[in-house]
Amino acid sequence: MFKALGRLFEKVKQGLSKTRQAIGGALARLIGAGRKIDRQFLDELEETLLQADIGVAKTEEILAELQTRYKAGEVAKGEDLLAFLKASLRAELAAPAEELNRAASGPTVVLIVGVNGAGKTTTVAKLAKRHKDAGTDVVIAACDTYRAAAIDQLAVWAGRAGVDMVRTKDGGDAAAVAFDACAAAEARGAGLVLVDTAGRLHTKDHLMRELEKIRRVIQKRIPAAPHEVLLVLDATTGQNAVQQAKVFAQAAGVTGLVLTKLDGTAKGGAAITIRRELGLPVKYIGVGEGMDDLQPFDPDAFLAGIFGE
Ligand SMILES: Nc1nc2c(ncn2[C@@H]2O[C@H](COP(=O)(O)OP(=O)(O)O)[C@@H](O)[C@H]2O)c(=O)[nH]1
Ligand SMILES: [Mg+2]
Repeated sequence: MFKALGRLFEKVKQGLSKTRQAIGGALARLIGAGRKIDRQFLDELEETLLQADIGVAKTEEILAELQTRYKAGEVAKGEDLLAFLKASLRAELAAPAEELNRAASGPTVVLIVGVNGAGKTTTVAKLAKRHKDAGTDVVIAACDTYRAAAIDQLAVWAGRAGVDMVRTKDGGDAAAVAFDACAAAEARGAGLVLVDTAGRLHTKDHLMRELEKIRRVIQKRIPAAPHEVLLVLDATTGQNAVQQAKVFAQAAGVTGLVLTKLDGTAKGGAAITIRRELGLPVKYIGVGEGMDDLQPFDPDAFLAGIFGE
């Protein structure tokens, strides 16, 4: 079974400490001062929300709603504000029904995409460990054939997690590796194939075409695959991550997001913006460099992490 919920909350809380310090600290100062909700108060609230990368649209919605409620006498003091904010953000963050969309039968194939340095390879390793620990037989396809060092690194992680990895020589055909991994998984009845891919900028046509080829070739073996295409986004890039998500969502058929490096940023609110603007669920968050530092996205744990409960 997956790790207990209490531990999950603790990890998420640690990982979101910078966002919490930024938004929680500023909110505490605003609210604790017993101020009334006037123009200046709203300006400071706006600044706080934008700094945590809640996004312009959501921030404006919150401010407008707050003014309406204030006039209606529903929000008068700081405590009301906090409850209102939490409810408003919670409404944006419906949790995915299940961690991964599973194949009806045979192996589930998950394609991991994103720009260089976002955390794809690390995420593949963490996912492999997580699902292996939960009792699933996992096969990794090392399809970033551009970086031999990265393949070696992934091989070490795969070994540690106790899962098999299919690879080719440096510069080999990525699609062929994906095909072989699917074939291997089918042959031995494995439950999950994780496909690591090269970092591709959406401007680089050939890389996007390679991704399409991987998809086509996988489908020759498993017609319903890939069952998930997870876009890995570096949360520290804030609004730039939102931009990347928009391009990839169109070009690569993304079905969900992994938001990495939340531990290194006060921009945890990007999760809310992306969810709102693209309608794509955040499936996992990365909260550190260790193998256990990947958590399924839990809206309640996430908000508790931001608001410090
Ligand atoms: N602090 C932190 N670092 C991370 C996280 N995920 C990945 N990294 C680091 O980001 C760097 C790039 O990761 P990598 O998986 O190689 O990115 P890729 O190019 O997309 O495959 C590495 O140094 C990772 O350790 C995370 O959740 N938190
Ligand atoms: Mg990589």
